[in-house]
Amino acid sequence: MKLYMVPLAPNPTKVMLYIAEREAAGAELGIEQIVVNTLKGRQREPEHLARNPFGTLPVLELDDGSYLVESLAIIQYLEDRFPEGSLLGDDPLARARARDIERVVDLRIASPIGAYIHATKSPLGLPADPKAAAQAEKSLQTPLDYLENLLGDGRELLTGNNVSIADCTMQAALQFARFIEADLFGERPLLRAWDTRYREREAANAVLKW
Ligand SMILES: N[C@@H](CCC(=O)N[C@@H](CS)C(=O)NCC(=O)O)C(=O)O
Repeated sequence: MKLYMVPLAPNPTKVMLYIAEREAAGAELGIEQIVVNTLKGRQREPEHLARNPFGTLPVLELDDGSYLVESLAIIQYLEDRFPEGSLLGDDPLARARARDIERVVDLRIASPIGAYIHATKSPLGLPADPKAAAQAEKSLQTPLDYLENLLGDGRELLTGNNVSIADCTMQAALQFARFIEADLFGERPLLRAWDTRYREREAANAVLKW
Protein backbone atom coordinates (compact mmCIF):
# COMPACT_ATOMS: atom_id res chain seq x y z
CA MET A 1 0.00 0.00 0.00
CA LYS A 2 1.01 3.61 -0.53
CA LEU A 3 0.07 6.63 1.56
CA TYR A 4 0.16 9.90 -0.36
CA MET A 5 0.74 12.59 2.22
CA VAL A 6 2.44 15.87 3.05
CA PRO A 7 4.22 16.59 6.35
CA LEU A 8 2.67 19.36 8.52
CA ALA A 9 -0.85 19.16 7.03
CA PRO A 10 -3.18 17.92 9.80
CA ASN A 11 -5.22 15.23 8.02
CA PRO A 12 -2.18 13.41 6.58
CA THR A 13 -0.35 13.85 9.89
CA LYS A 14 -3.06 12.11 11.91
CA VAL A 15 -2.79 9.05 9.63
CA MET A 16 1.03 9.20 9.76
CA LEU A 17 0.88 9.30 13.57
CA TYR A 18 -1.57 6.41 13.61
CA ILE A 19 0.76 4.33 11.38
CA ALA A 20 3.80 5.28 13.51
CA GLU A 21 1.97 4.29 16.72
CA ARG A 22 1.04 0.91 15.25
CA GLU A 23 4.58 0.31 13.97
CA ALA A 24 6.12 1.38 17.29
CA ALA A 25 3.92 -1.28 18.87
CA GLY A 26 5.30 -3.90 16.47
CA ALA A 27 2.72 -4.01 13.66
CA GLU A 28 3.99 -4.42 10.11
CA LEU A 29 1.58 -2.46 7.95
CA GLY A 30 3.78 -2.32 4.85
CA ILE A 31 2.85 1.19 3.78
CA GLU A 32 5.16 3.26 1.60
CA GLN A 33 4.74 7.01 2.22
CA ILE A 34 4.95 9.37 -0.74
CA VAL A 35 5.00 13.17 -0.44
CA VAL A 36 2.69 15.23 -2.66
CA ASN A 37 4.05 18.77 -2.44
CA THR A 38 1.04 20.99 -1.74
CA LEU A 39 3.21 24.14 -1.63
CA LYS A 40 3.88 23.49 -5.32
CA GLY A 41 0.19 22.70 -5.93
CA ARG A 42 0.93 19.07 -6.87
CA GLN A 43 -2.37 17.93 -5.29
CA ARG A 44 -4.23 19.73 -8.10
CA GLU A 45 -2.26 18.14 -10.91
CA PRO A 46 -3.81 15.37 -13.07
CA GLU A 47 -1.57 12.69 -11.54
CA HIS A 48 -3.02 13.28 -8.06
CA LEU A 49 -6.57 14.08 -9.25
CA ALA A 50 -6.60 10.62 -10.86
CA ARG A 51 -6.12 9.23 -7.33
CA ASN A 52 -8.51 11.64 -5.65
CA PRO A 53 -10.74 13.99 -7.67
CA PHE A 54 -11.10 16.23 -4.59
CA GLY A 55 -7.38 17.06 -4.73
CA THR A 56 -6.77 16.45 -1.03
CA LEU A 57 -4.42 14.43 1.14
CA PRO A 58 -4.07 11.87 2.59
CA VAL A 59 -4.86 9.19 0.02
CA LEU A 60 -4.26 5.49 0.63
CA GLU A 61 -3.58 3.39 -2.47
CA LEU A 62 -4.67 -0.17 -1.83
CA ASP A 63 -3.00 -3.30 -3.20
CA ASP A 64 -5.69 -3.60 -5.91
CA GLY A 65 -4.87 -0.08 -7.17
CA SER A 66 -8.02 1.56 -5.76
CA TYR A 67 -7.96 4.46 -3.31
CA LEU A 68 -9.35 5.65 0.03
CA VAL A 69 -9.55 9.45 0.22
CA GLU A 70 -10.75 10.20 3.78
CA SER A 71 -8.32 10.14 6.71
CA LEU A 72 -10.68 8.54 9.23
CA ALA A 73 -11.77 5.84 6.77
CA ILE A 74 -8.08 5.10 6.09
CA ILE A 75 -7.43 4.66 9.82
CA GLN A 76 -10.54 2.53 10.23
CA TYR A 77 -9.48 0.33 7.30
CA LEU A 78 -6.04 -0.22 8.86
CA GLU A 79 -7.70 -1.01 12.21
CA ASP A 80 -9.93 -3.61 10.55
CA ARG A 81 -7.25 -5.06 8.29
CA PHE A 82 -4.63 -5.32 11.07
CA PRO A 83 -6.78 -5.98 14.14
CA GLU A 84 -4.04 -7.44 16.32
CA GLY A 85 -2.89 -4.65 18.62
CA SER A 86 -5.38 -2.23 17.07
CA LEU A 87 -5.47 1.21 18.67
CA LEU A 88 -9.22 1.14 19.28
CA GLY A 89 -9.14 -2.26 20.97
CA ASP A 90 -12.12 -4.63 21.01
CA ASP A 91 -14.27 -3.33 23.86
CA PRO A 92 -17.34 -1.66 22.27
CA LEU A 93 -17.60 1.13 24.84
CA ALA A 94 -13.86 1.89 24.79
CA ARG A 95 -14.01 2.03 20.98
CA ALA A 96 -17.00 4.36 21.11
CA ARG A 97 -15.27 6.64 23.63
CA ALA A 98 -12.12 6.87 21.51
CA ARG A 99 -14.16 7.69 18.42
CA ASP A 100 -16.30 10.15 20.37
CA ILE A 101 -13.30 12.10 21.65
CA GLU A 102 -11.59 11.95 18.25
CA ARG A 103 -14.65 13.47 16.59
CA VAL A 104 -14.80 16.25 19.20
CA VAL A 105 -11.11 16.96 18.60
CA ASP A 106 -11.40 16.91 14.81
CA LEU A 107 -14.62 18.89 14.45
CA ARG A 108 -14.42 21.26 17.42
CA ILE A 109 -10.66 21.77 17.82
CA ALA A 110 -8.77 20.89 14.63
CA SER A 111 -11.18 22.85 12.40
CA PRO A 112 -11.03 26.10 14.43
CA ILE A 113 -7.25 25.73 14.79
CA GLY A 114 -7.03 25.54 10.99
CA ALA A 115 -9.29 28.58 10.67
CA TYR A 116 -7.22 30.47 13.29
CA ILE A 117 -3.96 29.71 11.48
CA HIS A 118 -5.23 30.72 8.07
CA ALA A 119 -6.67 33.92 9.58
CA THR A 120 -3.40 34.88 11.30
CA LYS A 121 -0.30 33.55 9.50
CA SER A 122 -1.54 31.35 6.68
CA PRO A 123 1.11 29.01 5.23
CA LEU A 124 -0.90 29.32 2.01
CA GLY A 125 -0.45 33.10 2.06
CA LEU A 126 -4.12 33.93 2.73
CA PRO A 127 -4.73 37.51 3.99
CA ALA A 128 -4.93 38.01 7.78
CA ASP A 129 -8.48 38.27 9.15
CA PRO A 130 -8.39 39.32 12.85
CA LYS A 131 -12.18 38.94 13.26
CA ALA A 132 -12.16 35.36 11.98
CA ALA A 133 -9.11 34.59 14.17
CA ALA A 134 -10.89 35.91 17.30
CA GLN A 135 -14.00 33.90 16.44
CA ALA A 136 -11.96 30.71 15.95
CA GLU A 137 -10.10 31.26 19.23
CA LYS A 138 -13.40 31.78 21.06
CA SER A 139 -14.92 28.59 19.66
CA LEU A 140 -11.90 26.60 20.88
CA GLN A 141 -12.50 27.35 24.56
CA THR A 142 -15.31 24.88 25.39
CA PRO A 143 -13.72 21.89 23.61
CA LEU A 144 -10.32 22.62 25.18
CA ASP A 145 -12.04 22.77 28.60
CA TYR A 146 -13.68 19.45 27.76
CA LEU A 147 -10.27 17.81 27.21
CA GLU A 148 -8.82 19.45 30.34
CA ASN A 149 -11.72 17.99 32.34
CA LEU A 150 -11.19 14.51 30.85
CA LEU A 151 -7.52 14.64 31.88
CA GLY A 152 -8.64 15.59 35.40
CA ASP A 153 -9.16 11.91 36.30
CA GLY A 154 -5.40 11.31 36.02
CA ARG A 155 -5.39 9.55 32.66
CA GLU A 156 -2.09 9.62 30.74
CA LEU A 157 -3.57 10.20 27.32
CA LEU A 158 -6.81 11.64 25.91
CA THR A 159 -8.86 8.44 25.94
CA GLY A 160 -7.24 6.72 28.91
CA ASN A 161 -3.82 5.25 29.56
CA ASN A 162 -3.45 3.80 26.06
CA VAL A 163 -2.79 5.88 22.98
CA SER A 164 -5.79 6.40 20.71
CA ILE A 165 -6.83 8.08 17.48
CA ALA A 166 -7.88 11.10 19.58
CA ASP A 167 -4.24 11.72 20.55
CA CYS A 168 -3.18 11.41 16.89
CA THR A 169 -5.81 13.87 15.64
CA MET A 170 -5.11 16.38 18.44
CA GLN A 171 -1.35 16.31 17.90
CA ALA A 172 -1.80 16.70 14.15
CA ALA A 173 -3.81 19.89 14.78
CA LEU A 174 -1.36 21.18 17.39
CA GLN A 175 1.62 20.69 15.10
CA PHE A 176 -0.06 23.02 12.62
CA ALA A 177 -0.43 25.62 15.42
CA ARG A 178 3.19 25.17 16.54
CA PHE A 179 4.31 25.79 12.97
CA ILE A 180 3.10 29.41 13.27
CA GLU A 181 4.21 29.53 16.94
CA ALA A 182 0.64 29.83 18.20
CA ASP A 183 -0.01 28.68 21.78
CA LEU A 184 -3.72 28.03 22.13
CA PHE A 185 -3.72 26.04 25.40
CA GLY A 186 -4.45 28.97 27.72
CA GLU A 187 -4.54 28.14 31.46
CA ARG A 188 -4.89 24.39 31.05
CA PRO A 189 -1.99 22.67 32.84
CA LEU A 190 -3.24 19.11 32.28
CA LEU A 191 -3.49 19.60 28.55
CA ARG A 192 0.00 21.12 28.48
CA ALA A 193 1.36 18.16 30.46
CA TRP A 194 -0.40 15.72 28.11
CA ASP A 195 1.16 17.55 25.14
CA THR A 196 4.67 17.19 26.62
CA ARG A 197 4.05 13.52 27.44
CA TYR A 198 2.73 12.70 24.00
CA ARG A 199 5.59 14.43 22.21
CA GLU A 200 8.08 12.20 24.02
CA ARG A 201 6.59 9.12 22.36
CA GLU A 202 8.53 7.25 19.68
CA ALA A 203 5.75 7.82 17.13
CA ALA A 204 5.70 11.57 17.82
CA ASN A 205 9.47 11.76 17.37
CA ALA A 206 9.22 9.88 14.10
CA VAL A 207 6.46 12.02 12.59
CA LEU A 208 6.20 15.48 14.17
CA LYS A 209 8.63 18.02 12.73
CA TRP A 210 7.29 21.06 14.61
N1 LIG B 1 -11.95 15.14 5.04
C1 LIG B 1 -10.64 14.96 4.47
C2 LIG B 1 -9.95 16.34 4.39
C3 LIG B 1 -8.64 16.27 3.67
C4 LIG B 1 -8.00 17.65 3.53
O1 LIG B 1 -8.70 18.70 3.48
N2 LIG B 1 -6.67 17.66 3.44
C5 LIG B 1 -5.95 18.90 3.31
C6 LIG B 1 -4.65 18.81 4.13
S1 LIG B 1 -4.99 18.78 5.85
C7 LIG B 1 -5.55 19.12 1.87
O2 LIG B 1 -5.26 18.18 1.17
N3 LIG B 1 -5.50 20.37 1.43
C8 LIG B 1 -5.02 20.70 0.13
C9 LIG B 1 -6.08 21.33 -0.72
O3 LIG B 1 -7.27 21.32 -0.32
O4 LIG B 1 -5.71 21.85 -1.77
C10 LIG B 1 -9.82 13.98 5.31
O5 LIG B 1 -10.07 13.90 6.53
O6 LIG B 1 -8.98 13.26 4.77
